[in-house]
Amino acid sequence: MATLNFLTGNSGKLVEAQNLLSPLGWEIQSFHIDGKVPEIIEPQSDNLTTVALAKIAQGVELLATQGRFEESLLVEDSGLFIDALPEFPGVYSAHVLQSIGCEGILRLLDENRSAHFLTVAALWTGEAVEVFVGRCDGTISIDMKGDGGFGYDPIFIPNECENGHTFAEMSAEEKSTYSHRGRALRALFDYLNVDGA
Ligand code: ITT
Repeated sequence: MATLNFLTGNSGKLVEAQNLLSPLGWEIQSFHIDGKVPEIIEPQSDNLTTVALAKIAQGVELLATQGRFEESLLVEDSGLFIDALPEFPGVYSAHVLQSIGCEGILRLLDENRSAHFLTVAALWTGEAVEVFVGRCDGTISIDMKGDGGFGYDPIFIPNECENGHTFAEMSAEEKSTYSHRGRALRALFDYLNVDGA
């Protein structure tokens, strides 16, 4: 089984990547230095790609300091974008979740509840950086529902899910079928398979 290092401080992201890619023959290993996930500085930017590229640049530097420059490394930046709240929480999704939480988002919304999630994944192949994007359109629920997943999952209903469940009411497998992360990681898997990286 091939190994891919994933640099993330978010265990929910790690588990989703493992669930999706392990059955396809890729072992997703959390990238650690001295037994812990190294700190990465996220730039102030209103663009997920800019943030993902800044994360991978720092990650590759860390690989180099470990003498592991030729190993592959994955980072990703994700955000929830709500039509009624332009650019919000967007690139500030982590901060907004910590400050007002899902309940705070629900309080801000009225009739227009359309939203989408985006993931920009950046992969260091050992030679170059490749970028993969995934998008999931949906709506923000009226109430929080479900206890699976993480982050905004209890308030996000993907349009493609016909029974109107939030991500938090789904198995990890079902969430990946529809999700921004699932799409970005399937594109990454296709690239790895074709390229043999
Ligand atoms: P990294 O270490 O990988 O940067 P992070 O938690 O800081 O992890 P992001 O900045 O990419 O991740 O994500 C912003 C927030 O958006 C994150 O804290 C989650 O709470 C939320 N989020 C991201 N993906 C999500 C998903 O699939 N479902 C629900 N919430 C999600």
